[in-house]
Amino acid sequence: MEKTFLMVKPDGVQRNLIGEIVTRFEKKGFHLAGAKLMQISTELAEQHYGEHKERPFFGELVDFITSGPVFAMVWEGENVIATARQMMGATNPKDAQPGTIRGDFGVIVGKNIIHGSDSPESAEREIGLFFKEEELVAYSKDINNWVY
Ligand code: DAT
Ligand code: MG
Repeated sequence: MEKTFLMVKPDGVQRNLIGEIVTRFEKKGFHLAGAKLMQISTELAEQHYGEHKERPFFGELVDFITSGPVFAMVWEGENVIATARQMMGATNPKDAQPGTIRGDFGVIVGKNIIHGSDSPESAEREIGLFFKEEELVAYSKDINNWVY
């Protein structure tokens, strides 16, 4: 089954949105494969956001993502990468539709609540950066028979 990497950013953790965000993906029918509260190091932040290192906001982005704990997660499901991106909404909360996480809870692009992998390649890379293999749990839930 397809997997994606999702992360409640420091603003989402400080604003007590972990439960709300986990609930949305649970209710949708996706399957939680791993999760942890963690403090990101500068080194990990620079690796994670490596594709943006030439962008003018890179320094701010690294400072922000390391400014407090994040809640890192791996979710599984059919088409979960693209669907999670839809559920997150546009990168800039001002453009994100109501009903999406960024549309409902965010105001500015620099504090947009949640990260989600944007492709199978980035999902694999990001899961590998944040989780050891033994931190992911394979298990079944009867409810999946009612989702699929
Ligand atoms: P996304 O998080 O939707 O995948 P991205 O990969 O283009 O968006 O950018 C990563 C993060 O960088 C984004 O969540 C918020 C920040 N960011 C993006 N564009 C920005 C900008 N123009 N100014 C400040 N921060 C920005
Ligand atoms: Mg991105």
